[in-house]
Amino acid sequence: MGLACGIVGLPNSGKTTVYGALTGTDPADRQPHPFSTIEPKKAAVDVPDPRLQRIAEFIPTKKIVPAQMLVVDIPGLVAGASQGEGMGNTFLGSIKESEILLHVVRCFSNENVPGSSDPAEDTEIIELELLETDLGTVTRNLERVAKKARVGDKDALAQQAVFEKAKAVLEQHRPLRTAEFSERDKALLKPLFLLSIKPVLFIANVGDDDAHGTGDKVAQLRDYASRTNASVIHLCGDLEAELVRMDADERAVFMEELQFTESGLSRLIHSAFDLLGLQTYFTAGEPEVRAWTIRKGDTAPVGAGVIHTDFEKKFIRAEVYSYEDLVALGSESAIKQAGKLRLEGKSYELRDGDICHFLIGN
Ligand SMILES: Nc1nc2c(ncn2[C@@H]2O[C@H](COP(=O)(O)OP(=O)(O)OP(=O)(O)O)[C@@H](O)[C@H]2O)c(=O)[nH]1
Ligand SMILES: [Mg+2]
Repeated sequence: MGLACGIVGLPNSGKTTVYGALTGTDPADRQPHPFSTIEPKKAAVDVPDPRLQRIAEFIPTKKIVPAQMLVVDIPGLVAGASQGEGMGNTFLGSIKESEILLHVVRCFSNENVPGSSDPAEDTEIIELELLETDLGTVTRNLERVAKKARVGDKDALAQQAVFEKAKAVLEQHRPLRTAEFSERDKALLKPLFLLSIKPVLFIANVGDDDAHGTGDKVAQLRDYASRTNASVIHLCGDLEAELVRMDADERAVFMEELQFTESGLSRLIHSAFDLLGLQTYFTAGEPEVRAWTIRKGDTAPVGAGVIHTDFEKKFIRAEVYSYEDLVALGSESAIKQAGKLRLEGKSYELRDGDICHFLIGN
C-alpha cells in the first residue's frame, strides 16, 4: 500500500479538511463544530507525481498508475483522551499502523469555528495524550514480561530493558521519537504499536491571511518541532480543499494568484516522503506506466519485491535508466544508443526517478 498516514489533532483543528484535500473529496463531517468526525475513516490516495504523465508522453501506454498511500482521519483528541475523555482515544487504535502522524495544528483564526489557537499549547495537549497512551501500553507490557524476566528468560530480559528505557522517557513527558533507540531496540518496541515513536509532520493549518505561513503561530510551531525532532509544513486547509476540486487550468490560475509554486498538498507529500526516507522509482511500458514507493538505500531486488514479493528472491538483474535521461533523449532506443541504459545487479541501490525493467527468474 505504500505510505500510511494517520491524522491527529484537536477538535476543529482542520483534520477532516486536510483529509478531504488529500483524498480529493468534500467530506460531510467537515463542519465548524467540535467532534464532527465521530468515526475513523480511511482512504487509499494516489500520490501525485507529474513525472508519470511526462514518462507516458515518451512511452505510449494504456494506463498510468500512481503510487498509493493510505490516509486515516480520526475524531479530535482532547485533554484526558488517554484516560477516556472525549472519543478520540477509542480510535487511537486506528492509527497504530500508520508510519507517520500528520498532526494538524490550528493556526487560523475564525470566530465562527470554536476552538483555541495557541499552537504550542494545543500541540502539547495532543502530544501528552499520545505519550500517556504509550505509557499505558509500555506499563502493561512490562507487567507481561516481568515474570519471565525474573526467571532469567533472555528475550524477556531484553524486552524489559528496552521497555524500562521507553517508560523513563515517557515519564519525563518526552515523546519517544526524541529518544535514541538502536535498531534492535526499535524491533523490540515495534509489536507495541507505540504512537509517540512515530515520525511526526506538523501541519500548521493557517488562515488565508497567512497563506505563506510567515506568521507568529507557524513560527511557534516550528520552534516546538525543532526541539522535538519533528517537521513542519504550513498549509491553508480551506484553500487546499478548494484547489483539489478545481480542474487543472483553473488550479493553475488560482495558484498563480496566490503565488503558490506548489500546492500545500504536494508539499505535504514530499515532506512525508523526506521524513520517512522514501523515494519513487518507475516501471514503464505499453501495459502501464507506474510509480512504486521504496526506501532510500533499497537495492534493486528489494525494489522489485514491492511489485511482487517473489521478485525479490527471483531477481536476476535490472535494466535501468533515469527519468532525466528519458526527458532529455526522448525514447528508450535513444537512451540505449547513448549508452545510458545500465545493467544493474543485486547490490545496485535504486535512486529516485529510476525507470526499471526487471529480469526475474523462475
Ligand atoms: N478559516 C479557516 N477555517 C478552516 C481551515 N481549515 C478548516 N477550517 C474550518 O474549521 C472547521 C473544522 O474543520 P474540520 O476539518 O472539520 O476539523 P476537524 O479537525 O476534522 O474537527 P473534528 O472532526 O470535529 O475534530 C471547518 O468549518 C473548516 O471550514 C482554514 O485553513 N482556515
Ligand atoms: Mg473531523
